[in-house]
Order: sequence, then structure tokens, then C-alpha cells
Amino acid sequence: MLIRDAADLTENDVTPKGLYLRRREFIAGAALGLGLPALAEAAPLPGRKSVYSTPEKPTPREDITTYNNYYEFGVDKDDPARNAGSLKTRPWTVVVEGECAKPGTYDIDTLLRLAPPEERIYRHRCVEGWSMIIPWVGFPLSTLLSRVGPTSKAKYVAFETLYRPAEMPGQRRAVLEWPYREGLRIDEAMNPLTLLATGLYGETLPNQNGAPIRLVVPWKYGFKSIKSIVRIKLQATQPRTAWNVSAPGEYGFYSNVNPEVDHPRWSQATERRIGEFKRRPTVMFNGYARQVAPMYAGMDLRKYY
Ligand SMILES: Nc1nc2c(c(=O)[nH]1)N[C@H]1C(S)=C(S)[C@@H](COP(=O)(O)O)O[C@H]1N2
Ligand SMILES: [Mo]
Repeated sequence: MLIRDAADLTENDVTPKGLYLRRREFIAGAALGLGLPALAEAAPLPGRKSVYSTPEKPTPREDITTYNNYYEFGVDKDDPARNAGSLKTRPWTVVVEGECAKPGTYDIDTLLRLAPPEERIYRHRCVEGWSMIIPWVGFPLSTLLSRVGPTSKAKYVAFETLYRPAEMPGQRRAVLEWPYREGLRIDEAMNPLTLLATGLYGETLPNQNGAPIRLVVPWKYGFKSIKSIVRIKLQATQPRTAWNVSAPGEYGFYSNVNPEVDHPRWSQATERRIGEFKRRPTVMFNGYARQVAPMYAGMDLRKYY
């Protein structure tokens, strides 16, 4: 079993320094009358290793922040680290709209105080065949969605990245349909593994990794984990997604990691962990089968790829 149970956790799972400092800031912010003091008082230690964290050793920060896919800043792996510095992440708002009781526009700094930040060490599997172990900081997407109150018509959630070609040079060329779009089924969006990440290695999220806020869906191929989100829409119909529009035969809506369903141009049976030489076997749902397989019971995963 790849994912630890709560029983595996001990009091020795200490709080990393960076997160401890962030927690103090968080509590200080809450105490300054931002309306969430009770939550801060009750907050579990954000640095305590989450029951959802993999016990595997995180990939070095240097690799996580210099080997990226973020086509808004170029298509080469080193482009985002070189070009994403131009992105202004303040002021920043996220519109939450559609089938919900309380639609609204959230300022990023309000969102950052919506829930205590947690550290989640997740496996990351890119559809291209490489993988990493990434220590995210963030909070469950379900925390935000619960607050806005999805209606019974909210069957899916659509996400959009910022569209700002002046700061995102990749958007000046039609490599993908801009803005980058992604989507989840509502049960996937509400799954406790689904994270809104706001940090990495105990610090603020670097621009190339999707600052100031990005999705992380660890049992799906990396492209589902949309970066630099400005719009979240609850809706009745399945959302249009950037990669599905660009190559529908290659990238489906579900895109669950599945070693038995190959990409039309390459096998998905193995992967290369960044920093390792030998390829390793890819595992069903990227190792998260126990938590997510029931959501797909009875579905033909070759058809719903
Ligand atoms: N807006 C946007 N989000 C995106 C992408 C992108 O090009 N644009 N690339 C995706 C892909 S293919 C992967 S593998 C992950 C990479 O995330 P990381 O650079 O933080 O590892 O981001 C995903 N989110
Ligand atoms: Mo990817």
C-alpha cells in the first residue's frame, strides 16, 4: 500500500519550520479581525504530515521548480522557470460562479485564510511519462465548494487559468485554446485528496508552479492540475478542457492515471521518476486507488479515458 493510514502517523511527524511560521502568520491575520478566529484556534498543525501524504522522499525543490509544464510561458521544460517571473500575482481574484447558493469574487488573500494550510506530499505523474514527489501546501477544494453551497444541478466543476498575453508570452501563439481550461466531476472535486495548492516546500508557490493558486488532483495525469486559477464554475454539463479540445483522441476528460490504458502514441505502463535512471512501473490511479477507485465503479475506463 502506497498511501499511509492515520495509524502510521506518530507524534514524531513534526512541523517544518516554514509551515510553522506560516501558521503563525495565519493566526495573526485571523486575530486581526478577518472573521475567522475560531477556525484558527481550532486549526490542526498545518505542518503535521497529512494522512493523505505519501511516505516517499520528495523530489528536490530545484527539480520541481525548474522542470515544468506551463505552456503560457513556453513549451520547453525550462521555459516556465525563465519566463514566469513576469506574472503579477497581486492583485488576484478568483470568481466562483454557476450552480451554487453563494457565488462571488474572492480576493486571493481572503482565499488563503479560508482554511489552515496543510502539507500534502503527493505523487505527480505527467502524461508524458515522468513523475515526481511534490510537498504541496494547500487546502482541500471541498472547503471552498462547501462554502459556496453547490446546488443539486452542480454535476461538474470547470476551472480557468488567467488570460493575460502581456505577461504570458505563450498565449501569443495558438499552441492551445486559451485560456487553459480544466474540469472535474463534482464527486472528484469534493474528494478529500483534491487540493487547492498555494505553496510548495513550506513556502509560497513559485510562479512556474501555478501561483498564486492551482489545482492538484494526484490520481490524474498532471495536465488536470490547472495552474493560476481565476475562475471556478459549478455547472450541469461536462466542461470543455484545453487538452481534450486540442487532441480529443489523446486526452480524455477523466485522464485517470492507468498503466493499462496507453496513450495512442506511447505506453503508460512505466514512468521515469525525476532524479532516477531506471523506469518504474506506473500504478493504477497513481497509487490512490483505495481513496478514488469507488468513484469509477462500473465505468469502462478505456471508454472514459
Ligand atoms: N494553466 C496551465 N496549467 C497546467 C499546465 C499548463 O500548461 N498550463 N500544464 C499541466 C501539466 S501537463 C502538468 S504535468 C502540470 C505540471 O505542474 P508542475 O510544473 O507544478 O509540476 O501542470 C499542469 N497545469
Ligand atoms: Mo503533464
